[in-house]
Amino acid sequence: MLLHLRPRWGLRSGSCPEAESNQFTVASFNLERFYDTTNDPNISDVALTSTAFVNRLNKLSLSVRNVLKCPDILGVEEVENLPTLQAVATKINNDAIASGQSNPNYQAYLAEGNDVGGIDVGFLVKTSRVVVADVTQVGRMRRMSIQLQSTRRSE
Ligand SMILES: [Ca+2]
Ligand SMILES: [Ca+2]
Repeated sequence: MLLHLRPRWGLRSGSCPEAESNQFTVASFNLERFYDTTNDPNISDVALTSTAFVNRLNKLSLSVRNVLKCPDILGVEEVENLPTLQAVATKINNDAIASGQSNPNYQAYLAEGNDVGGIDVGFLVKTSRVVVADVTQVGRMRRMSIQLQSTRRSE
């Protein structure tokens, strides 16, 4: 499914508008290979240092809370695994409380995919506004066949 949404308002100062109480907000965020601190031998991952991991959590928390304004559902790409995404959820929730913002109570959802680097897609869901009935991964083992045609003429 592909949603192409255009905001009714212009974006100001590079951040999303605050949602009204009768509005539902959805966003997507590519986390750009957000790995954990463990080198997993079965995948081609990168083990971040603890400092790098904490720095990435801090920056992501600031972005989600202050730029995206804690959307009701946040689709994420390129996160290594569920524990990493749970760490993201916990960090955002705790930072919101510490900053006097309302706690989004984000819950993390992620199903392992097939990427050789171990990165996956997942969701952060604001449990105070959204009830998750089920999470299902579709097409994980499905193979895609592409036939390429050469546009070069033989000489
Ligand atoms: Ca890892
Ligand atoms: Ca993974």
